[in-house]
Amino acid sequence: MTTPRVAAIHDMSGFGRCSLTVAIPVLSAMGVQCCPLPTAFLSTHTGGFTGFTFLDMTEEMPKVAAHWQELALRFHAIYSGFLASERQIGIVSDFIRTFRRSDTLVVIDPVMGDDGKAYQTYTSALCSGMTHLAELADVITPNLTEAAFLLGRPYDQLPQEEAGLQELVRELGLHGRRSVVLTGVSLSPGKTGAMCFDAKSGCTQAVQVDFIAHPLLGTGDIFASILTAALVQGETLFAAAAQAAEFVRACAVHTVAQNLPLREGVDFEPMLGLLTGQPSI
Ligand code: PXL
Repeated sequence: MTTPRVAAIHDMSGFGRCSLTVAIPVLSAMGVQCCPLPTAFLSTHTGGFTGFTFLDMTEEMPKVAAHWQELALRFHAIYSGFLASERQIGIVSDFIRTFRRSDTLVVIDPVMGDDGKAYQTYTSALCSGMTHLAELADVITPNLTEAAFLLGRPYDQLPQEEAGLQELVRELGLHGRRSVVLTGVSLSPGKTGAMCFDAKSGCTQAVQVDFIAHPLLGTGDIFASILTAALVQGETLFAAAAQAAEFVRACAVHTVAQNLPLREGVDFEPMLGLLTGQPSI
């Protein structure tokens, strides 16, 4: 089987373990070629650091896409996350329209915020643009904050019990047009995970693992990267979500045990062996 190839449209934050510094190793460990299309280069991520540098890559992105088109590159998946400007909404939409084929999976992590608040660099126009962009997705992976933004609902009024969350993911799934893996969902004390809606089967399913600690930065990016890689490797949505939740749990245990600064992200590097279950050539 040829190695699946994914176009990964995220920022590159030099320190703090999120976005491309997570997506590249995770996809590689899972036997998937990662082709980064950076949206910005930052010295650190924006959660828990001040004074970070921010190089907006908006101008560069269409040039990269044009060169990839000239090369007739094909992608098994297009996977996007943190965007740096409102113009990038149109650029990423164009990228999807150009490179999407009948068998291309489009995974959009609608990165916008956490704990009910937008990230520092996210304007309300960028958030509403993200909602439009996410309409192009086959799969979205919002956390609860992003789900509230996508639906235009107050964060503190989202349902917490299973039946309400099942209804919520169906609604986020635009009644069957896209699959949803809603992260940060806790169905009982001491547990966390995801509520999934699979557009193919029309079914919902919860994935729950032991809750370790909050806030652990970058776990959403690890989760979505594993999900994307597992899906292009042919896993079902529910199996992919279960693998992602289990890996994040294992990394969280390892990180918390060392009492590491939470803003540095989870110490996932020693755990990557857990993802390399593929037989080698
Ligand atoms: O993990 C989400 C994320 C991605 N990229 C940047 C961020 C964050 C969250 O804070 O700041 C730059």
